[in-house]
Amino acid sequence: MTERANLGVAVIGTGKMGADHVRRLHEVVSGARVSAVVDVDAERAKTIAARVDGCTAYTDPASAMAASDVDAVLIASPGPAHEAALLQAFEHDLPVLCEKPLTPDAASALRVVEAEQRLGRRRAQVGFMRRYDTEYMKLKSLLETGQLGRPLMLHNRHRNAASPPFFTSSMLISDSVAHETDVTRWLLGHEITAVTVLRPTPSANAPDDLQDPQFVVFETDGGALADVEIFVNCGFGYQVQAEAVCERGTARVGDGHAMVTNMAGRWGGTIAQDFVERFADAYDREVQAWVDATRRGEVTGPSVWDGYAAAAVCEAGVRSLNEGGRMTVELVERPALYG
Ligand code: NAD
Ligand code: ISE
Repeated sequence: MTERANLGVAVIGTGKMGADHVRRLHEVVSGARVSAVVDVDAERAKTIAARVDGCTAYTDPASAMAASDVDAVLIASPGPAHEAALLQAFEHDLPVLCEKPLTPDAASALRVVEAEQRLGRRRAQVGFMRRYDTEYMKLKSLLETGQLGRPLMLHNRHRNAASPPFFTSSMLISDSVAHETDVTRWLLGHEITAVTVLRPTPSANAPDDLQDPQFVVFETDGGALADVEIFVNCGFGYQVQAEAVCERGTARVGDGHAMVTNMAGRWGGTIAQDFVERFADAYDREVQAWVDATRRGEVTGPSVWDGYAAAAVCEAGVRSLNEGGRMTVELVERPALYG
């Protein structure tokens, strides 16, 4: 298959992640240029567009997708806006990298799966960037060798220094635990069949009415259990850890001990303060892989099916959070397109 020339990318949503992806495409990634940015906030779109020569600012995704210099779309608007942007991109037959979550609920995610099936080939990759993090990749490779034996349990910790003002208790599941949903399915190669969300007394440092932290238990069709501590106002920094417990040993990632200092009778190191810092390399690798695959005319990485499965698990999790108790996860039959 012949490679396309430099890929003209429209970045939709220029907030924290979108602006970082614009910088990444402009300064880090090869084979692509940012030809358009879109934001419902016109001033924001203009400010971000001004950072890149030849980049046009739009307030409407459809107009950007119709532009002759746009070959592909990176969606970084909030989750509820993803479905409309994905369906528009499919109508224009444009390849897409869509930030997680694919959509905020299972019904809308299934509509995206069905729309991609009507195209008859994969067109979109979902931004589950932990699959591109070196530590998670090492853990995945180790589990695949079988040296540790069958995975029995996966312990996950996901801590943010502080949550943004718009964060709700449900978003701890649908926006944050969405990552562990994907990580659990990907690392173990199992589907998640049931979810239970437990509610410890909220931290006094969490905003009023926010159920933070939460403790989540996944059951899988391979007989494993995974737990997730999600704590989005832990105060001290950004920490993401995973430990696989297998029949013959354990393996853990995310301790963040890149450099340990010794001074004045104490040892220690620093803790990343947010995802942009902790996962910088993973985002770079993810976006470069998407650009490279797109230029080859291929789609690789987490699929729309993975996005749908995550949305279904999170929806069951939100039900468990609100109603209490264990909720089963119902998935439609996996279409052949997603092997
Ligand atoms: P944000 O609120 O900082 O930015 C969102 C931007 O989108 C804002 O500028 C807003 O004006 C704009 N917007 C809203 N509706 C729009 C629409 N219909 N069309 C175009 N623009 C629109 O949010 P964020 O933190 O940058 O998150 C954006 C996306 O990235 C979300 O899906 C989020 O879950 C995801 N995200 C992923 C990671 C990760 O680790 N992979 C980290 C943070 C956020
Ligand atoms: C955010 O949207 C992300 O995706 C981050 O990776 C996660 O740590 C955070 O909790 C989410 O809100």
